[in-house]
Amino acid sequence: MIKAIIFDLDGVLVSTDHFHYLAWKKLADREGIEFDEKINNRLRGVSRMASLNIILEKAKRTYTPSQKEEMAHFKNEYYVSLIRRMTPEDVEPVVLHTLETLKKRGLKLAVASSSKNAPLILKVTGLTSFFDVIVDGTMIKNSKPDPEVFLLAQKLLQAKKEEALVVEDAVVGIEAAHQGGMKAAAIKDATKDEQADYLLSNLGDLLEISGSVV
Ligand code: B16
Ligand code: MG
Repeated sequence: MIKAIIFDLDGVLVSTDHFHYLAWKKLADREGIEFDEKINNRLRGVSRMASLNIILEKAKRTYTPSQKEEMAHFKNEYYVSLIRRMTPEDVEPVVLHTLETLKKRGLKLAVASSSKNAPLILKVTGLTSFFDVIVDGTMIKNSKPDPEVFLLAQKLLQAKKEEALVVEDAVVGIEAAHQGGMKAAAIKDATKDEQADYLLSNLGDLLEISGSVV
C-alpha cells in the first residue's frame, strides 16, 4: 500500500515551470544566447547553477565564475518577482482536491523540490499546511537525478521506501526516485519516460493509485 506521497513542486503542484522559462529566456535574450522550450525541458528538476551551465552550452563566449553568479542572480530576481505575484488562485482545483482527499485518507505528504524558492512558493499559494515535510534546494547538495532530495523526504516522513510514491514532471526526477528505491508517477513532460511506474493525465489520477498496492 502507498502510505506516503512525495511531490515535486515546480510543474507538479504549481506551474512555476513557466516562470522559470520566462526568467531564463530574459537572461538568454540579454546575452544573445539561443534558448527554447526544448532546452527548457532539460532544466526541469535541475539546480539553478546546473541549469545555467546547460543554457551556456549555446553561448558564443565563455564566462567567469563571478559573471555566472551575476547571471544566476539576475534570473532569480526576475523569477522571484513573478512568483511573488502568485496567490492561492494559481493552484488548479484538481490539485487542491487531490491534496485534501489524500490528507483525509491519512497519507503522509511531502514536497521534495530542487528549488531554493520552494518555501516562498508554498507560502504565496497557501499550500504549506498540507505537507508533513518540506525539503527544498537549500537542504541538498546534489540535484536530480541524484536521489538525495527524495531520500531526505522519505527519511523525514519516516516512511518505508516501498510505501512511498514520488510524483514528478521531470525525466531526471523519475530517474532519481528509482535510484532512491522508490516508485515514480510521471506527469506532463515526464510521461515520455518509459521507466515511470504510473502515467498521470492530471494529479487527480493519484486518488485511484494511492488506494492500490504497489
Ligand atoms: P531555484 P523542482 C526545480 O524545482 C525546477 O524544476 C528547476 O527548473 C529549477 O532550476 C530548480 O528547481 C532550482 O530552482 O532557482 O528556484 O532554486 O521541479 O525540483 O520543484
Ligand atoms: Mg518539477
